[in-house]
Amino acid sequence: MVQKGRKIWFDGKFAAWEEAQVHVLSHTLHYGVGVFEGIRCYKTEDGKSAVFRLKEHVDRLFDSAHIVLLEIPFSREEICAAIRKTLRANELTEGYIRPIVFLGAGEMGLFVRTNPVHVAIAVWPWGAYLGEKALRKGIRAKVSSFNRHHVNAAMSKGKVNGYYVNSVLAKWEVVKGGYDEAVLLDTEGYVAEGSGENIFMVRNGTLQTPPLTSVLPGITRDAVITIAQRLDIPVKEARFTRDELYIADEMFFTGTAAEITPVRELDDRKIGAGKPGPVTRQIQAAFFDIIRGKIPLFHHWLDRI
Ligand code: PPE
Repeated sequence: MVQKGRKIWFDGKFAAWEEAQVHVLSHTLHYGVGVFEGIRCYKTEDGKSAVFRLKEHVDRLFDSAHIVLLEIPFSREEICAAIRKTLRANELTEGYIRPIVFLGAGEMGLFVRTNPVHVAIAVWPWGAYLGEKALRKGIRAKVSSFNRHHVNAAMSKGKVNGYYVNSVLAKWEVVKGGYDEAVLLDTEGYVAEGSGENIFMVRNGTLQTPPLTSVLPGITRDAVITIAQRLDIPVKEARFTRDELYIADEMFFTGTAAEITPVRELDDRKIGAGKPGPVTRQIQAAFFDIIRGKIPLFHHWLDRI
């Protein structure tokens, strides 16, 4: 259950948490055309707090809206400022930030021109997405029977509400089967991404992740690639198959919510030694140092509140 906060930013004003409601004829509720973001803020070692890569997340929100023809009635700067204000209004120093852009009520049907575009920003505390133990010991993943969207059915550069039916069904399927997280293949059978994460594997010291063709351009994915380059770990963006994951030395998921979650088993096959490997641990340690503000080289990724 989401821990109730005080205020939700709604179309430029604060609403009390309980009063941030929408009409049942909101267009997005019926047809799924809306966009959202998931952002984290962390306590930093100087006792303050910072949002991780705020600008990149807000840019992606605007890109997502552009892709599905939604015009956000605020500037990027206004949304960034609203996010900082919402964190302060809720006195949240560490947690999750959820901006959402959706079409409100008015016309119905598929071709609407006059429905208002609403923007809301909610924040709440959210610990480890798959549990603390997952971060330390790794999780058990399963390839889902659901494919990731074909590039001509959904446009994966956008974080679009309706697309998540696919993720929810994949997650449900594998969790009901006793696993922790789903791996989705693309419609050609190559590894694409998790239900809400990008995927990496390590083989012979090289880090590999699928190209952005049919996956969300993850901001954590980008952070991991940048960190690996700094650590002189070779990185390759190229597609691979599920059996290449079976014989990988290491595997992990990345995402704002999931952070860097090692995978110790896929489809009942141990990955490498069946525990988080050295490259995963090195990248994970660097990532957590960066978000805590311990590495000056990456202070530009932190937006102080
Ligand atoms: N792929 C998908 C499909 C996805 O939803 C996410 C984020 C990512 C990759 C990783 O992107 P990034 O967060 O920029 O590194 N998933 C968000 C939603 C999670 C949820 O359960 O809600 C998130 O991690 O915030």
